[in-house]
Amino acid sequence: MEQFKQVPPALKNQYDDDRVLRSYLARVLPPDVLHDIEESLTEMGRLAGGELYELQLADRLNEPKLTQWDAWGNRIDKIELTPLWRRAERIAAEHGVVATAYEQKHGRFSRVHQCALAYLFTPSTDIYSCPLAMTDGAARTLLNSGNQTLIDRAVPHLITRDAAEFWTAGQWMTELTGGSDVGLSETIAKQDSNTHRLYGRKWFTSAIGSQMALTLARPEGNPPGGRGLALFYVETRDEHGRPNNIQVNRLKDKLGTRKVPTAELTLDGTPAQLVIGPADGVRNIAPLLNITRLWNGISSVALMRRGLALSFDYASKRVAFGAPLSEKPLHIDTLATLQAEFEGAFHLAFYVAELTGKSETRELSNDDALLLRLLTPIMKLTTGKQAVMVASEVLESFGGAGYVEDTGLPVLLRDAQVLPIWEGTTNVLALDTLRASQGLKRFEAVVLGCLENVSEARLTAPVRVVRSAVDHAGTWAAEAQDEAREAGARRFALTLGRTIELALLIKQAQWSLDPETLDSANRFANVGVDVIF
Ligand code: MFK
Repeated sequence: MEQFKQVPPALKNQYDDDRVLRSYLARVLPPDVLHDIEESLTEMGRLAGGELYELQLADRLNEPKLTQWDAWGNRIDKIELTPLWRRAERIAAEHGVVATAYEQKHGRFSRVHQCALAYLFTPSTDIYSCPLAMTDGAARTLLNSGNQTLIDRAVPHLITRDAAEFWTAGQWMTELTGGSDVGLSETIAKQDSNTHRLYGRKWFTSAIGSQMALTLARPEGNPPGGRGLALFYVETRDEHGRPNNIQVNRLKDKLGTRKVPTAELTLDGTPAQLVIGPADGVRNIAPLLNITRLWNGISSVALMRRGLALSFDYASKRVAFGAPLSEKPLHIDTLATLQAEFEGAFHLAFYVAELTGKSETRELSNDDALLLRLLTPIMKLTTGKQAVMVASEVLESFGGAGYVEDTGLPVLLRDAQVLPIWEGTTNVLALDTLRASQGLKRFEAVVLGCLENVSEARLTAPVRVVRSAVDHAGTWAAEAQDEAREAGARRFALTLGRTIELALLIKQAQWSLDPETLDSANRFANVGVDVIF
């Protein structure tokens, strides 16, 4: 019997096939830098579209396993990672998915290079980006701390390309009291000769397979609140591989990010070293937060890109109502609008990577430092929301297949849903945007700067949208007071995010004059940029 067969979507080399990434890198990188790094990107694109993607599909049903006791009654709390994650760890180390940012081969562009690697690597490795983000953030935090003993001890492991020496880091902030108001943390640090011992429960810790973690605890006698906390360095196992007075109570049963062994811990006298000083833990852990928020944005655009790559490919194969979906005007219009969201998000996430790179080589002006402080939460919250919306639409673009687990598609939506939640929810970051509003003047200058030299007639309407949104946001920031200011913070932050996304997209479109980028800028301008009311 002749039966209709569906052709599954397929991926090509994820670097070669990515117009947006390639065009962006050609605009921002000096030609010799692009030439130098292109081989590493082509290789990562090959792995992501080939070996890693196949392994990801084969690994679909595996999850990390916690074994708390051995056969002889010893508490071991052994975590077994899935085959994909074990492979991902090796590839991440060897290809420098963290290290590239610290080797500084291309100065301030090293961060852009590293983010491009992370962007290609992330969607085929089921959120292995989580431990890598923490590792990167821990390396940056330790380096900024000036604590030479801890730098010498840990940083070489965090930024090595030798898989046998590579460590990942955890970030343990969230307690039963909550993940947002970190100042409520209840873990106590007791002085023990020249070290400390931590006692408390961590309720939501990032990937627990890591060799070290940065965490917050309150030294005895310190006052309540974030200022009374201190930042501590912890090694998770002793020299015999036994847990360092840490009990893994259970792994979280989460909607998505199922490969990430997120845990509940009891710290029962865990040895810990002060990283900076005996207080101001929230301020001192901020470099880690800012790096992981950058990773969050890069992961958001990476997941959007993966969904769209699969959906566009499928549209060229799937025939319905007498023609491939790629010849159906409504289907293509729908995907093109999602593509525009992705492109706006992409340019904002990578712009924050550019600024982060400059801050790491101390080339950031004071004004740009304020801008980076403002844009990090804006970028994280805006791209996180876009990722969920795009992932949901991508599933729909496959019809019923998008809702069926063994296509490997539903995981995209489940994993995207964590992006607006962890590392600061949309509302918490919207309030942070208000706190960081000293950067607004520079924000306005940068956004309007993107519009200078725009001569292409097809960009006239998007330019008008940006100008009007900047004006409106500026007026709101000057006038909104008290409760109305707090209540409107999310709309304000999203408007800033979408405005700068469109401005950067216009800049790219003017530079490339590529018809698809021009189309994306126009679509983005039409679907809603200014959401303040
Ligand atoms: C796998 C699947 C699922 C699960 C996840 C597992 C992973 C779990 C990992 C997590 O725990 S994710 C949850 C991560 N949590 C957050 O991201 C915290 C969200 N909350 C915030 O960001 C709050 O805004 C904050 C905790 C920072 C507020 O706390 P406080 O005590 O009210 O701090 P405050 O007064 O705003 O800031 C204290 C200092 O830090 C100030 O500096 P000064 O002391 O000089 O005045 C701030 O300027 C500074 N600061 C705060 N945020 C900063 C910052 N500086 C630079 N950059 C920032 N982002």
